[in-house]
Amino acid sequence: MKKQFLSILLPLLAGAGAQAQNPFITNQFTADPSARVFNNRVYVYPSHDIKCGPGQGRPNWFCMEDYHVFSSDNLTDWTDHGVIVSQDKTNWTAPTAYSMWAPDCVYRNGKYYFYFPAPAKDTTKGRGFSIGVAIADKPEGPFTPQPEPMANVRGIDPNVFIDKDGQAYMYWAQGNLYMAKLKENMLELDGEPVVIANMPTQGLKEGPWLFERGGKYYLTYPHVRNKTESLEYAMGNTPMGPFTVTGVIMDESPTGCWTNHQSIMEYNKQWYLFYHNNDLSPRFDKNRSIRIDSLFFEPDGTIRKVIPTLR
Ligand code: FUB
Repeated sequence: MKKQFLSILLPLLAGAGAQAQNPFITNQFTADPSARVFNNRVYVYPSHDIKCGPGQGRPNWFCMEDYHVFSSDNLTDWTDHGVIVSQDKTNWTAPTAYSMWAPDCVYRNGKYYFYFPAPAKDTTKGRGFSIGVAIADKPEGPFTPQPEPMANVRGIDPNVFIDKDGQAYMYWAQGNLYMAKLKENMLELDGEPVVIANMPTQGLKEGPWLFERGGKYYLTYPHVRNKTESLEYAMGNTPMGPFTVTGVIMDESPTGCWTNHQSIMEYNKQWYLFYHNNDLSPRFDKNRSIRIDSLFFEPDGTIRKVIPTLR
């Protein structure tokens, strides 16, 4: 189903320093936004939180059965392109796990590769999350899932980065943060996964998102320092580090949402932070909503802390 709708007011996001009205998707719950620019249009691939019914998923926990993609050319008017991948139409995923967690999507050689974590129905190969890939000719799909999950990867929150020399890398989380090179086919690791070194030793870390600016590589990640996740980052001189923990992009949620999850990208010469909070579900923080704010860098390349735009 394709649906066109207008977000609830008219933010001046494109101007430097302007702030959005958040959340910017209000027709459903959304989380974990991976924002990409394809063909001079912004595409956001979020998780899709729903309210589970009896017998669906784990009570009082995240509940997700599919993914939508949204797009905009002005960060104000968003098109919902509908469902692109779902747990019941993917060969290897457990059809009743309701755990289609944080995805990502990248373009390479004429194809769009959508990476998504989910529990596999074949638990003889191990419990927990595997990572699948679905491929499309257009950013809004239709996407065709690969019949099997990626080999040699267990974990959640895949993020793929393609460097200027064409080498692709994947980052993901499983207790620690991991990384590996990808082969040219974008479907297989090129080497063994390595634990990313020098990360904080205490507190959950997940949701890696790597981007490059001015020859510096920024590894960003949610981290539980106290009760809920703040967004933090480390910097390095190559896509595989070594990384040095550098600072905090966003403090813990002012409304107590336990998770946060970020992506960062540049569009029309302005940088943006995409993230989530539980604005549309103040009493249940597993029904989240995605947000945008402008992001700025200090002259030394460090990131200025983002104060979330409240409703
Ligand atoms: O949305 C489910 C999980 O919550 C994500 O995979 C994590 O990053 C956290 O946002």
